[in-house]
Amino acid sequence: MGRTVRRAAVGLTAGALVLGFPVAVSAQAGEPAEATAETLQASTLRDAAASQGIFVGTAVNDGLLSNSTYSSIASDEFSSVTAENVMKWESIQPSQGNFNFAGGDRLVNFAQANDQQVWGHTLVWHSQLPSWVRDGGMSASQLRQVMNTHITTVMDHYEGDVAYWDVVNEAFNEDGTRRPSVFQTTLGDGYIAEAFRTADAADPNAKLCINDYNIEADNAKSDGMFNLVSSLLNQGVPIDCVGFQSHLILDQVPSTFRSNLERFTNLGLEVVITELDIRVSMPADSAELQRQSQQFASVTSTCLAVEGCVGVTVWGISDRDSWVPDVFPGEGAACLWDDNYQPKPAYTGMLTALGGEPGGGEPEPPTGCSVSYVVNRWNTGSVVEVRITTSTALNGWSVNFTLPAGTITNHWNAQITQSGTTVRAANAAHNANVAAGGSFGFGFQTNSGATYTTPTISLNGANCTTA
Ligand code: G2I
Repeated sequence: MGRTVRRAAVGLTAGALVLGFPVAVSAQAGEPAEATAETLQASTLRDAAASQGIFVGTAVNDGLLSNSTYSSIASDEFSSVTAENVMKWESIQPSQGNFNFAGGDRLVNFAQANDQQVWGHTLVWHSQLPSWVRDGGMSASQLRQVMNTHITTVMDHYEGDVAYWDVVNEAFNEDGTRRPSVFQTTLGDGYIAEAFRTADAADPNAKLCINDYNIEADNAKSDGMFNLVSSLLNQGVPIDCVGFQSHLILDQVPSTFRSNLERFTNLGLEVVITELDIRVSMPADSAELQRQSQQFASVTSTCLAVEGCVGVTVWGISDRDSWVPDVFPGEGAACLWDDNYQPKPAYTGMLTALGGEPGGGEPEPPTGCSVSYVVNRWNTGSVVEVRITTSTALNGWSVNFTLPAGTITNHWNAQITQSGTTVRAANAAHNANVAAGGSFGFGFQTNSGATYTTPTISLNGANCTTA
């Protein structure tokens, strides 16, 4: 098959997240001078997910792409986009031989403009199936040809543009038996293997998945899925992945989620959370939204914990765009953003589970100072010239260091006081103000010819580095 499991690294920005600050200006108030690098935390879902080696996706509603608030979130936060409806059969081949790729092409263009993966959804499904297929009364050979033509034509069109396809969607009843779709009843059990073989021939490089809901727990339906994919693999059918839709209900994240995913990855398949949302009885109160946050985080962590779980896709961006209220009256608030496109606690929960932090990607401006300390020494005296470059603007400064031997007998361009080996130099009236990136200097003479190595020097309480 040549189909291998690996973690996808999409939106390859992870490397950019560990930034080394300039060494010469590394010291910050209260921090040791040797703190020369900081690890920044990602502030978007996609950067955080990339740093974990997984993708994070959303279903995209074609009708909302023209809404700039919506499309900005879709592009800024996600590294993968799934066609919520426009690649379904009724959209793409509403009548026989009449293919309409306009909506799918819009999604592909959007994704390419934003360095995103496209997840194709879905080729063979009982729902959103046009009546010419669903009720057409076709013979097995006719339907087989229609199914294969649909798969081949659509996958050919998107070859190279769609990374993963849900080849078959929702093939099971809740008890793990086959759902009596027109494909099942007309073609029999073998339609799934046939669909995957046809898909593999159409685009050998796309990852081919089977996708379903209520298979997150170890239960009769996921047993049905497990037995099917085991049998497909045994027959050499080209299948790469199982999609766990994960349309969940608040407080009902299954405890067997991880072990269930692992029995599939143990077969060598990738697993993906493909349609995550967590619905709440309306109105949702703040305690419920907090629990929802923990549960988005928990599902995300479950994926991260499973080698072979390559991504998490949420089903829609905001609560107002979600399919949930239409189908489950009285329930909603299932997404990461609220009705006003404001991030909910669930957003922060998911971002944090991915190792990110809201606002965490903004680099602190580098602050600090570097020092040059030049000594001219003779038997009974020394002249020292100190020059300090500051990365931040100064409005008055105070410099502290130690002098191992001798007494300061003269000084210039600073007010200097000495107490034992401790020296403090403060700005003179003329050099109190220093621009960011600028430097200032002062000097002094001592009555000692001892060797002065460059001491640790602090500027306004923060240690400087040595230039
Ligand atoms: O039902 C939730 C999801 C379950 N898994 C498969 C997914 O494909 C499915 O997505 C939903 C979409 O989110 C809805 O947007 O699938 C529904 C159809 O089964 C989609 O709803 C349909 C409405 O029922 C239609 O009235 C509407 O014309 O969306 C259509 C296009 O906006």
